[in-house]
Amino acid sequence: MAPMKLYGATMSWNVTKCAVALEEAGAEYEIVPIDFATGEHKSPEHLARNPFGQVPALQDGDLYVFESRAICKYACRKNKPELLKEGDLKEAAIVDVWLEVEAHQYSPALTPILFQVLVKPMLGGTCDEKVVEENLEKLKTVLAVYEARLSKCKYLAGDFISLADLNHVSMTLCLFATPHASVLDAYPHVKAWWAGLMERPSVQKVAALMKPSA
Ligand code: GS8
Repeated sequence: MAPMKLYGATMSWNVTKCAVALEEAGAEYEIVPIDFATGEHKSPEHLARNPFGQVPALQDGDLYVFESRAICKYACRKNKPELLKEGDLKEAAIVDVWLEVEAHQYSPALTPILFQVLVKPMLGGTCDEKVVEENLEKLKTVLAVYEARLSKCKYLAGDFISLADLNHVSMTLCLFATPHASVLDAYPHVKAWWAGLMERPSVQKVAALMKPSA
């Protein structure tokens, strides 16, 4: 069967979030860059893949999936369902909890920081330090909860790796490209969790893809 196609540039953390899940699931896929500079993301071809004209989008044969977290779940269900613990009602529920925490706590605090520090200057704007400071405070509140959780178990959903952990990787890699990675220093269990994730071949491969020279 033809490899899946993941549409979007690897400078987008929503695209690389999917790449981590696809790598970890052992899926066959290729990345097809979409050129924002020429407005390719708003072209009829891309709107057919994602009607919001955004990246990422995934094509698997005649199936199109958009929304990064839905793509990640699809990759797991297709190639490595144990990353969702779907066979176990209770474990799957806890994986879901931490998937939601990533989407509704971690990501909303970190996204404005990454946008201000990494994206805005690329678009010719200047970083609003007030927005960064406000969201660093929000992020610290979230990290305190992670610290308590990770002092009880090795990974977020328990003593097993799951998609809930992996979905944090791409944005956290971006955090390390800002001057604010030291925010993690106050949370030793979070740092140890992150160091363990960084050792994974899937994470190393995607981290290399995210380097501007890649
Ligand atoms: C967000 C996608 C998104 O914001 C998801 O897939 O998780 N909830 C969606 N994509 C941005 C690139 S930043 O990663 C995008 O495509 N922006 C272009 C636009 O909105 O026009």
